[in-house]
Amino acid sequence: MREEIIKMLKKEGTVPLSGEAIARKLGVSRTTVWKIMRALEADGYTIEGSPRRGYRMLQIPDRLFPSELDAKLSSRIIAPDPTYIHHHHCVDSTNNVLKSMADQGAPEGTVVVAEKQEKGRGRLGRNWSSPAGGGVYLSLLLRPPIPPQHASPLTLLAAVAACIGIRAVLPQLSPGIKWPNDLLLGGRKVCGILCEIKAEMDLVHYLIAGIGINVNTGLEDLPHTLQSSATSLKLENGDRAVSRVAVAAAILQHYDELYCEYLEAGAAPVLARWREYNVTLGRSVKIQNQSGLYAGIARDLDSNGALVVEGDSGELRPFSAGEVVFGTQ
Ligand code: BT5
Repeated sequence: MREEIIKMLKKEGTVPLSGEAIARKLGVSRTTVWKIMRALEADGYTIEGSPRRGYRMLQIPDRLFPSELDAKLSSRIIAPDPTYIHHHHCVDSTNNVLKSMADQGAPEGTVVVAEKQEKGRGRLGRNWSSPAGGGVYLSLLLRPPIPPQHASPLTLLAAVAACIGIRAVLPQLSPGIKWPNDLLLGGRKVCGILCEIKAEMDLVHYLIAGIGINVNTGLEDLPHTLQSSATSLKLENGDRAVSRVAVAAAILQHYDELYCEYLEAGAAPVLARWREYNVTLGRSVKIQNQSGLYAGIARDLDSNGALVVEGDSGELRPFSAGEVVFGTQ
């Protein structure tokens, strides 16, 4: 009902819509309409209400509400309608929330978004700093019909979708992908991705892609330890605020398109786009993984998304997991 009222008010624009007309159309009482208007105001919508003329929507908040995201989406699998989008003001981690929904049978394409995370997670038990207001924290659920050994390109797909989505909203910025799926602007991290999988030997039950982006985050909102390595879209945009809704919707839309392409054509197009937007290949790197540190030149991705590194004596070695440190760092 809330979504319908938002749509009706947006459609009328500056023309007031009477409480009675809304109540009649939705088959509810005027008191119910009034209560929903109050709830919308509490969520940051500015609604002018006058007993004689009715209601007008004057301002829409830049919050990741299903109705706002849905208005910008024309997706087929990821959030094909607003009921797939679950908005929270504060969660521990959107990946955790979505994981329990997935375990209870949530459909492919379910999305969880939050304004703030109290225990945002990075890879390998690390943290993702997730202050309120400035960032986008979202997780989406896929149920790809593949064995877990083939899931790597889908994690790279998340980085490609985020990269293209950000470029679509802010064409003047050129984020680049650091293997496997960090997004950097001017060498600083603006977006991190955590993909988690539940699978048995032969089949992925589900994959959750969690994406965190510093959109309007100020450096002062982040811990001191990150202030020299992190940035935000706003900072890179000449300190001009960026619509979080536009960024989140563009990423979901591009994710949808890339995932549909992946289901039809396999991993090759994803890997090709990853190569197009990466800032890793051709560089001198050190790869840190469980078996130690390996130095060389990052040469390519193999067909399964592993990073192929050329060692000092020319041997090529694929890495399917690990941390990249650039030679100059
Ligand atoms: C990541 O891990 O970069 C994955 C981050 C994924 C976050 C999203 S938000 C929605 C969803 N729900 C979750 O709980 N998580 C996902 P990793 O590559 O391990 O990088 C973590 C490192 O990035 C930290 O150790 C810090 O050094 C740095 N970092 C933490 N918060 C940051 C931020 N806001 N901006 C830039 N760098 C940050």
